[in-house]
Amino acid sequence: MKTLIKDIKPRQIIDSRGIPTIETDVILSDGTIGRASVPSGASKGKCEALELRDNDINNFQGKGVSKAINNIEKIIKPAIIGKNPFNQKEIDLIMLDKDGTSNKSKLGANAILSVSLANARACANYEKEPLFRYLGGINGTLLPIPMVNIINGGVHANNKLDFQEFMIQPVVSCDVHESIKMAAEVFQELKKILQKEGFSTSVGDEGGFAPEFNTNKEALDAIVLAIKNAKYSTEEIKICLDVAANEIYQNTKYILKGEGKEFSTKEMINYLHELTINYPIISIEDGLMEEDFDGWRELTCTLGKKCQLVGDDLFVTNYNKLTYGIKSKLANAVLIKLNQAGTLSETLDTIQLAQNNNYKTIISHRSGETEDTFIADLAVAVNSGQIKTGSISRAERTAKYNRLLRIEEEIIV
Ligand code: 2PG
Ligand code: MG
Repeated sequence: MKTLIKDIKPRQIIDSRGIPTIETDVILSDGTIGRASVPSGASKGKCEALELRDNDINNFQGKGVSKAINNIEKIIKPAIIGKNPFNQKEIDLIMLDKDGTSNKSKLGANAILSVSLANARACANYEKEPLFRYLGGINGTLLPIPMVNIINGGVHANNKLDFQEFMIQPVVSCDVHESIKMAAEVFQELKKILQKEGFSTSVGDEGGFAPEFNTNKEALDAIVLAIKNAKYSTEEIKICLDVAANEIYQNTKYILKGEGKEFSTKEMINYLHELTINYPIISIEDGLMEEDFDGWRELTCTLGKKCQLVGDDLFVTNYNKLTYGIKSKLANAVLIKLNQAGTLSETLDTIQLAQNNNYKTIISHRSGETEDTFIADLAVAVNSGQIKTGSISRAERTAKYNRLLRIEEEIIV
């Protein structure tokens, strides 16, 4: 064996919301170090792998992660020291076995994932290869088209917007630098529009603006104008939405407070359909609640041919949930979040399943992020085609775009 896992060093760090999270170093016998940290969501799917928190209200309002860190030190570390780090599946399986639950609630998905990712990075560092190449081999070369968040609402901002994310996607260029340029120019034009209209230009959790708009229409109109003011057409730059419908669903109704509307599933589908007719919308994520399966089937039937329908809370990057979705014809794309799955190998299995069944894959950040750029490399390695990693602001978001720019340099010679 070329090298072995010699040591594991976890620590508590702070995420972009000032909430504790875990960073772990995996140290190999030759001294190579791999480091990774884990993000955290605000609008979570019910069936996500569990993020273990201390729940001690005297410490970070209960959000500390010392229990999860203790699990790494006392349970994971002794089980994987001396193992071959290049056998990622084995490392992940050992942790799953030690956890023994279906949602990683014993050790914590945050504990497990930090080790899983740090292990992969240690291997890449040992091989002196960039992470995307270690993960994807010579085949992982497709640069992802970004979905860039420019207006935040829902639980990511304290404005009245019902939808969580309004994003733009430059669709004419396959170059990362060109896509980023186009998105950044629209972002700046949007800022000018907001300033002119007297709205705040402060940003929400994912770096998009969080103006006091009341209706989705106001947000969409401002975006269309910003695209035009930046001298692009809506053929070149499209709009993507994350409705995050779990958050607006109550007692069989979709409650859009900003719009002053309460919709049945059927009415909600009609509303989304109308939006796609009136605006250049090409992708809608979590348009319906995660358990509204009949609704999802109907939504997919109605809109699936013209629009990307992304399951985030619907699938939670879970192999079995996606298998059910494929069989039942729910959505046509899956959002991929490493911490919903909890290990690198399970995430890769879900991506593979999606790709084998012609479901689009979008590698995604979380609303609480760190400076770790793992997802940029992952997106290229698996040829995901798309990445969702927030706005053209806030360093934890731009870190991923900047990493993609560096990868682009390595791929295009
Ligand atoms: C989402 C994500 C990321 P959160 O819903 O897609 O944008 O948000 O991390 O809060 O779940
Ligand atoms: Mg989402």
